[in-house]
Amino acid sequence: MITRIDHIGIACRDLDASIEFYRRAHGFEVVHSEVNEEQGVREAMLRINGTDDGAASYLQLLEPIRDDCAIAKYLEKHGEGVHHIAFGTADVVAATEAATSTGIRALYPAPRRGTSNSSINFLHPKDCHGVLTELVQAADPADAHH
Ligand code: MC0
Repeated sequence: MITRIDHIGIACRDLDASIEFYRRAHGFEVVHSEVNEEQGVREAMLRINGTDDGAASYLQLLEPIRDDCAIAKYLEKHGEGVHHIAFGTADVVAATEAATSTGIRALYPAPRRGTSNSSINFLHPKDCHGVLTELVQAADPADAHH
């Protein structure tokens, strides 16, 4: 079952410039940042609000660290902007199976590592009316810093 919007992923050319933009425009602050080598990104999580499942919703700013990763490819084709939406769940395997049982393609046969050791999978944008959809199971759902 999906219980929150976990985050909205935004492709950025310059992570620090985007962080500064959101700080000045809306007062959002970075609560977590990391490099995810497998995904090829440097990223920052900006917490927006708590959610009634005990977790939270974030903006996730993503800058590519190499030319062949998904974010670099997206920036080249589309420029900066919203890259994906991520739904939070207590069970990413069950949420993925619920989607694939309706004919939607999952991108990974098994969950991979996301931000803060979360478990993630993606649903193909061509099967989701143009929206790259991520499913996220937090390592610790009560962890407000994701
Ligand atoms: C590509 N397409 C998209 C899209 N990316 N549509 C909507 N939103 C996106 N983000 C469309 C293209 O426009 C194209 O449509 C078609 O999908 C094929 O795209 P492509 O440019 O040829 O790219 P592919 O097929 O090589 O790769 C697309 C795919 C890839 C979604 C499979 O980006 C992928 O594997 N994504 C999952 C991993 C990921 O996104 N990682 C970065 C975030 P047309 O009509 O032109 O054919 S990492 C993350 O988020 C982690 C750290 C976390 O949250 O914790």
